[in-house]
Amino acid sequence: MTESGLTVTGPIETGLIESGPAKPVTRRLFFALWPDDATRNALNRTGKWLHQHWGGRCMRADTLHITLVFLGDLPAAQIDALLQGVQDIPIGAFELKLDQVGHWSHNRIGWLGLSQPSPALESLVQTLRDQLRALDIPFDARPHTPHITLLRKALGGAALECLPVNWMIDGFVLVASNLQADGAHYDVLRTWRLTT
Ligand code: 2AM
Repeated sequence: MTESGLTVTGPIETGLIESGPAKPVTRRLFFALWPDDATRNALNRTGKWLHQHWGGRCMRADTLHITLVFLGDLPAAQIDALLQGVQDIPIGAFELKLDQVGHWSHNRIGWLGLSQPSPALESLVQTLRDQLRALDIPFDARPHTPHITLLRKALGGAALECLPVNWMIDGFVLVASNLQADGAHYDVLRTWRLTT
C-alpha cells in the first residue's frame, strides 16, 4: 500500500531503460575456396543455365564460393588471433572437377558439387579444422558437404547433366559475411596458400 492508498501490484517504474550487459562485437566468418575470374565466369554460366531449369534466385557472380569451414559469429577480439594463427597448408595445388548439380528440398538450394569425393579437399578441410581446434576457435563441425550454392528458393525438377567446371585450387581465404537487403555481401579478409 502506498501513501496515496493505491496498491502496487507490478514492478515500480524506475525511469531507467534496461539495457542488460553489452553484447560483444562479432563478425560472421567462414573459410572458403574463392574462384579466379575465369572459374567464376564458368560457375556463373552454370548458375544461369540451372536457373532456366529449376527457377529460384541466381546467386550474384561475386558471391560464388565453396565453404570449407563455417565459423559463424566470432568476437572481433578473436579475429587477429585467427588471422595470425592459421598457417599455409602443405598439400600442394589440386584440381576439383565440379560435375554434378543437385537440389536440396529442405533449404531449396540448387548447387554444383562433385560426383566423386576429393581426398585433397577432405585433407584441406581436416587440416584447417585441426588448426582451428589448436587455436581454440569454435566452428560448425558437422560433416562437410562441398558445394557451390548457385540458386536459392529453387523449385528443383528432373535430374540434369551439367558441363563440368574444372577448378585449380592453390589457396583458401577467410571471408566476412554482411547480410543486406539484397542478400549476403562478402569481404575476403586474407588468403593462405597450399604449399608443396
Ligand atoms: P550455403 O550456401 O549452403 O547456405 C556463408 O553463409 C556460407 O557458409 C555459405 O556458403 C553457407 O552455405 C555456408 N554455411 C555452412 N554452414 C553454415 C551455417 N551453419 N549457417 C550459415 N551458413 C553456413
